[in-house]
Amino acid sequence: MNSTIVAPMTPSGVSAIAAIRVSGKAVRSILSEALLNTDPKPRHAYYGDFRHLQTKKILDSLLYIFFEAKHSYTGEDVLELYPHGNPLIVKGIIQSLTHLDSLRLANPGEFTQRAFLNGKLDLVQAESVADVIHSNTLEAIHNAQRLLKGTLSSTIQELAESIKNMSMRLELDVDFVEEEVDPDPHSWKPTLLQIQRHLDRLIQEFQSAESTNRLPLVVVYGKPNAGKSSLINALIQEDRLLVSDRPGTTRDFVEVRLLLEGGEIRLIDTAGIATEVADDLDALSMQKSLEILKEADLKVCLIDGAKTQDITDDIQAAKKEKAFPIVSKADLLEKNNDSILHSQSLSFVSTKQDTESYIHQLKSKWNKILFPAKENQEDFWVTSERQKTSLIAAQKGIEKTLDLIETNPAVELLAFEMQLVRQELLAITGQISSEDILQSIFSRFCVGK
Ligand SMILES: Nc1nc2c(ncn2[C@@H]2O[C@H](COP(=O)(O)OP(=O)(O)OP(=O)(O)O)[C@@H](O)[C@H]2O)c(=O)[nH]1
Ligand SMILES: [Mg+2]
Repeated sequence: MNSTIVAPMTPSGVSAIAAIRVSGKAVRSILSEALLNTDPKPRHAYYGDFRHLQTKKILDSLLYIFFEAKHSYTGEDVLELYPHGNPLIVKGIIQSLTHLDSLRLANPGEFTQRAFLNGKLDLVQAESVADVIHSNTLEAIHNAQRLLKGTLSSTIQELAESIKNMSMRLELDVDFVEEEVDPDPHSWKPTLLQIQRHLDRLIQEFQSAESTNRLPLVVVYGKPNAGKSSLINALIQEDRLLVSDRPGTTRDFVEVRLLLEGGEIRLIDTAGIATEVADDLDALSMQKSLEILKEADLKVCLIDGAKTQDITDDIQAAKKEKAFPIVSKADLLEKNNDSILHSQSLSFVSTKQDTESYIHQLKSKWNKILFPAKENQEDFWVTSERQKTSLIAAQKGIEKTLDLIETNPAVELLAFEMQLVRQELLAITGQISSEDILQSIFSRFCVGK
């Protein structure tokens, strides 16, 4: 922990402003030598020139903030620099600093690791920092923020504490058999059952960060010429996909990204599926459409509203497929199928008229389906496999303890089992942790965090 570490906090590339973080003992000497500030006021934004430590040339005029040890993210002296976002400047500053003997580039997650080691965050909170950064849905971000605030940590602390209160009495009994301490393990059953229920709920509600961050897949399918590619162009507000009045324009399926209110989705345009196949290529295109359709979280069936014949059968077929039916070309609908225009259970779209309002309604309907709001906003769920493994081990330990109580055990056995449960719980928040565990947790972070 002796070396001072440095890393860019922003991704490489050109931007208005970049950010660099330095943490460790060398911060004050950097302030005095590179920024000529010998008496920095903590948490105060300064504007100054950064001098290359070796050449003494000014690399940039920039904003910087000093955070004093104990009251910083890592718990050490921290310097944050906000140079212009030119990669040459960022590289120059970092190179100039890493020339110092006591300074090196930070490993991924090393700032957060130091925050943990210095008691600024517990392990659950440290892990949730990575979740806050990498979550793909608003719901997952809110959850990560709840974990970062310590919601899970305090629950775990309470459970560990009540185990301790019980096992302390047992340990007393083990150590002072002669004295008159008479624990009655049977009377702890209600508390143990309550802990068990709590652990059960946490395990049941576990959702791995990987699974919550998987982008939902929406596949748009329908007959040739229904207006699928036009709809996707309208959704992404780009003229990206080829559109023509010739049926069979789209051959391969094409994937784009779309940001809805609750998160990002993958949206796929497919080749039209016709009842008759014109040639081999046509058959192959349709085959591909059907294959990708199987993977969809939401199948969207586009039904051609310009058709002069009745489209009620097409709508029924889509509903049978459990697809989300949309009638396209609503601008032509009145002339043809105006009886269905006022149907409440259908969605409509036109890429030629009132497009903005149709698209807005569609996006909001899809958002409700793909990112349903959680009933209880205060709820949180565990996202780390490591935490889940410990929860399961703790739960098994409680089960065993309850069994032991029934079979009238030796007090030593009960004390031992309850101690194991407590250790598993404390491993979650990192009050008991091994070097290996820490290594595997922080190596998943990005550099600079
Ligand atoms: N009037 C009207 N025409 C539309 C609308 N949307 C699409 N079209 C026209 O319908 C034709 C087919 O549109 P595409 O978006 O290529 O249809 P597609 O479903 O992707 O067709 P394939 O890729 O061949 O299966 C084009 O001539 C479009 O201009 C609409 O909302 N209103
Ligand atoms: Mg198309």
